[in-house]
Amino acid sequence: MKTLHKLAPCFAAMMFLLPYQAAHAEAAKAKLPNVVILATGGTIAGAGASAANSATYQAAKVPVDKLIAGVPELSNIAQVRGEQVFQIASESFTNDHLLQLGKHVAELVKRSDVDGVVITHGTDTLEETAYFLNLVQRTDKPIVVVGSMRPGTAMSADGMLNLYNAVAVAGSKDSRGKGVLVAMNDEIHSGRDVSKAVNIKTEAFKSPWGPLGMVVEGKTYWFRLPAKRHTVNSEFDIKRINALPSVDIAYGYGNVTDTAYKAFAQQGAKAIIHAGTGNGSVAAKVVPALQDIRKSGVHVIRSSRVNAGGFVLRNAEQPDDKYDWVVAHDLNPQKARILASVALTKTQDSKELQRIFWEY
Ligand code: DAS
Repeated sequence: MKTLHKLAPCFAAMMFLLPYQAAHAEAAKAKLPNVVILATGGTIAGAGASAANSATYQAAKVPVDKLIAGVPELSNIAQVRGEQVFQIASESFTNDHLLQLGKHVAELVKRSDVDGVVITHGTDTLEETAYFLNLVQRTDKPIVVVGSMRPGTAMSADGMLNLYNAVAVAGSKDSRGKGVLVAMNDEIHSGRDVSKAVNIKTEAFKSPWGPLGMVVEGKTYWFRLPAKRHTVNSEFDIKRINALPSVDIAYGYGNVTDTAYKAFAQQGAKAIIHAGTGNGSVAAKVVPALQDIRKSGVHVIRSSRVNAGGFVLRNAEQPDDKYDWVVAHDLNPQKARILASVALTKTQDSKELQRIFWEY
């Protein structure tokens, strides 16, 4: 009885303080950034039969609300809400998916109650979507694309921490104005530079010129800035793009023939990306077909199949001026396809296309 008597003032103080603590917690939460998570599918939404299945699983199964519920710590760093935009494996992304996603992101970033956007995405074409958004989103708000290499059902799954990191990056004021970003494996990459370089490790995404920064325990650390035009400094605007011209990629290799190039041109490609050996080289027996294709009005763009750092120079391995071809600079074939398709919404002029490839 005596003990209770002594404790009474503590209880009274607690009862008095509790409402203030609750109000303080609410006030702190209200200061957290508002981040919208747009889910599109992929491994980060994947599920395997057992925890030992890190590579055998079904992608695009887990809905966005379960992804968010699976990382309760998100509520400590942001006020998060989720939308299920698609539920597909990203190898099935089409230009229509890019346009639909891009237009939705553009609507969201206009809102004063949205501070940043996270897009959960399959890793196979994540680099293409990230580059596309980097070219056409006229905002300096953080847009962060994230995926995972293992499904959430696997031992040492990487999706939870990747999602937490992506929300931390999207909610950070320091992430503003750096273009569309990709947060994978604790690194922050430019959506322009990054590509999937390994298909079986959690350290899968590489940028030939290095990541922009790191994210560790919810904090961002920056070491470099993008040098190429993007987002608010871009001449392209998703609000003015309602169709993406068809651009295809043909691979260069020993014993190659001109069959694929001709087929793409006949099927209506507006440009063909030549994924060339070395410095974007073109086999002698393919050159005549590419000259005819160019004369028919289809653009020829030389890229390099060399991964993680190809760099195609104009007039080095081929007389690009004479043939009126374009070079893709340091963009790999799949990135060159995205830029060519976006650029062709504004110009058909090969000199303008070449300028665009130097600048973006
Ligand atoms: N199929 C792959 C994709 O959806 C799975 C993944 O790695 O996310 O891109």
